[in-house]
Amino acid sequence: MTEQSKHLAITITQIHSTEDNIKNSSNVTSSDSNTANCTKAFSPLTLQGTPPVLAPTLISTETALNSNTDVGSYVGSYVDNDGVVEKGASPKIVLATLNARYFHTSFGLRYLYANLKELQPLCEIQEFIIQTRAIDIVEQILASKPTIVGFGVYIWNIVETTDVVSLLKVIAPEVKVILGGPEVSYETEDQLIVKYSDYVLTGPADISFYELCKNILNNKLPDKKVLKSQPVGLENIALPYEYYTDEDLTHRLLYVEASRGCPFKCEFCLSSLDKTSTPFELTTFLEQMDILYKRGARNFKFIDRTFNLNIKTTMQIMQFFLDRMTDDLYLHFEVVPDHLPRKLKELLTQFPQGSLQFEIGIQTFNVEVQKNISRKQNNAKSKENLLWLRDHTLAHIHADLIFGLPGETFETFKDSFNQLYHCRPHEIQMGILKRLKGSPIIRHTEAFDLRFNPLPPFNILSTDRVSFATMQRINRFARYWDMIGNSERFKYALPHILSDEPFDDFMAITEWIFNKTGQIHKINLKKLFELISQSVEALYPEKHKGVIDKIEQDYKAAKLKSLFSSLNLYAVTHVEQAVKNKSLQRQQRHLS
Ligand code: B12
Ligand code: SF4
Repeated sequence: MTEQSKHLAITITQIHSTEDNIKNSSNVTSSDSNTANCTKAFSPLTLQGTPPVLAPTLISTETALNSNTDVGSYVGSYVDNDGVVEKGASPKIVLATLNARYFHTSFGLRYLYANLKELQPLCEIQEFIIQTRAIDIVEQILASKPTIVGFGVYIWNIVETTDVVSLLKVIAPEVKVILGGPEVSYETEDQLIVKYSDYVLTGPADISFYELCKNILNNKLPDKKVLKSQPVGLENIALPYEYYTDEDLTHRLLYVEASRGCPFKCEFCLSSLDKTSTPFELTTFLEQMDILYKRGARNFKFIDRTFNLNIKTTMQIMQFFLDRMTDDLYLHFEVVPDHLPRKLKELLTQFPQGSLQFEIGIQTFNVEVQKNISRKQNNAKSKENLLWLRDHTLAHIHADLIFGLPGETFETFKDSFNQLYHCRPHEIQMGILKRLKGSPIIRHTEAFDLRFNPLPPFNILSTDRVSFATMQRINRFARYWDMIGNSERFKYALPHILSDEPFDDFMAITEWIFNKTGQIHKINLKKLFELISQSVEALYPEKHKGVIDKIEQDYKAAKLKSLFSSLNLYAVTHVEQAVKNKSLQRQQRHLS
C-alpha cells in the first residue's frame, strides 16, 4: 500500500498471495475478536462542506472523525469482547469485495461509497483478491472494528466470499453483514452465503445501501432479510470516479460507464433483464473523464453493454478521447458489430495503433440458435463491419463466441468459428455457456436437456445435442486457441498451418497436443513451439517444410533465449528414428 493511499478513505487492502497465505483456510479457533459492539442508537446527520473532487484530497476515516466534520450523533460507545468501553468511537462501515485479480477494481463498491452521503466518513472500502485466504481477509476486515460489513458478491467470488462471511460471523456475530451484487440478486433464498448473512440487498444498490445502513445505525432494523433495491434515476446517483486512487490510476483497470442497461434480450446474459439502456448526463460524465485524465489515467474500460447504441453520444465520447490522444492512452469498448454508421467509421480510422480495443459479441452465427436465445443480429452486416474494422482501422478486435447454447451442435459451432475466423479478428474468445442466476436462458433447461455444473462457474456440461465428451473437446480447443491463436505468438505460422476449414485443422492440432502431453495448462513457451512444429509434421507433413521458417520467425519475435536450432521440431522422424535405434540395439544385444 502506498503512503498516500493509507490516508484515503478507500484502502485497497490487497493481501498479496504468497505461498503462506494462498488458500489454506485452516480452521479458526481464535476467539481473538477485536470487533466493536454498537450499543447506542443513532440518527442521521448531514456532512458539512462539499465533497472533494480529487482523490488526493479525500478525507480519510481518521481525519473525518478527528476533524470538525460533523458525524455527531453517529458517534457512540462500543464494548469490545473484553468489556472495555471505547468512548467516542464511531460506527464503521466496511465495504468489501474479492476481485478476480489485483488489476481489476471494484466499480460497484465505489458507487455505493460515493452515495453514502453523511455516512461516507464512517466508511472504508477494502478490496481483496480471490486468491487470498479467507482467514486473512476476515482479520483485515475486523481490524477496522466494523459495525456493518457490505460484501459485493459475483460469480467469480461466491465460493471465497461464502468462506469469508461464514468465518466472520463465527468470530464476530454482532457485525451486521449485508450482501449485494448480481450473484445474490437472484435465487437468493437458496444460497448458503445468504444463511450466514444478516441482509441481502438485491439489484443496483447505489442509494438503497445508504438507506439500509442508516436504518441499521438508527436501530430501525428491517423485518425481512432479503430486500429489493428500488429503481433510482441515474441523475440521482453520485458518480464514483473521484474514488479511484492514484494507485488505481497507475496500476489498475479503470471501469467507467456512460450508460447503464441494455435494450437487447440475449437470454444467456443478465443485462437482458434490463428494460432499456439509460445514459448518464454526458457533460457531467465527460467532466469526470477529464478529471481522471488530468490526474494521469490512461487506461479506460467502458462497461456500457452496447457502446455504439446512440451514435451521437458514442462519437462525442470518442472525439473527447481523440482530442487527448497520447501514446499510452488505451480505451476498451463493447460494441455491437452490425451498427457502425459511416460517420462513426470515419472517426474510428483516426485512432492510432494500440489505442482502441473493441470487444464484439458474436456468440453464434446460427440463425436458429440466435432465435432460441432471442438474440437479434444481422450476420451479413456484422461480418462486413468486422472486416471493415480490420482493413481500415488499427483497433484491436476481440470477438466472442459461446459454446453450448440451446440448439447449437458441434457442426453449427464449427461453422460459426470458421465464419468468424475469416473475418480476421485478432482474438476469438470461446466462452462456454454458464447458467447465470436470473438469466432467462434457464427456461430452456428441460427442452434442450441443459446440464450445468452445480458449482461455480456453473458452466454447461452437456446438452441434448452435445455430449460431455464433445464439450470437453471444445473446452480444450478454446484453451489451446488462447495459447496459440489469441496470444499472437504464432502470427506468422498459424495462417500457413490452417486451411479454409480452420476449425477442423485446429481441432486436430488440439487433439494431437493433448494426446501427447495430457496438459492444457503450464506448457512452457519453448515446448509449445516444439509441439506446434511436431503436430504439423505429424498431421500435415506436406506443409511442414514451409511452416518451419514461419515458426522460426515467430520464435525470433518471442525473444526466447535458446537457439531455434536447438528445438526438437520433428515428431515423426524422431519417433521413427527412436524405434529404429531401439530395434538396432535389440539386434546388437541378440548378436552379442
Ligand atoms: C468487470 C466485470 C468482470 C471482471 C471482474 C471485475 C472484478 N472486480 O474483479 C472480469 C473480466 C474478471 C469478469 C469475469 C466474468 N464475468 Co463479469 N462482468 C464485469 C462487468 C463488465 C462490470 C461489473 C461492474 O463494474 N458493473 C457496474 C456496477 C455499477 O454494477 P455492479 O458491479 O453490478 O454493482 C451494483 C450492484 O450489483 C450492487 N452491488 C455491488 N456490490 C454490492 C455490495 C453490496 C453490499 C450491496 C448491497 C450491493 C452491491 O450495487 C452496485 C451499484 O449499483 C459486468 C457487466 C456490467 N456492466 O455490470 C460483468 C458481469 C458482472 N460478469 C458476469 C459474468 C457472467 C462473468 C464471467 C462468468 C464471464 C465468462 N467469462 O464467462 C466471468 C467470471 C469467470 C469466473 N471466474 O467465474 C455477469 C454476472 C454474473 C454474476 N452472477 O456475477 C455480468 C453482470 C455480465 C452479464 N451481463 O451477464 N467480469
Ligand atoms: S449479450 Fe450484449 S447485447 Fe445481448 S443482452 Fe447482453 S449486453 Fe445486451
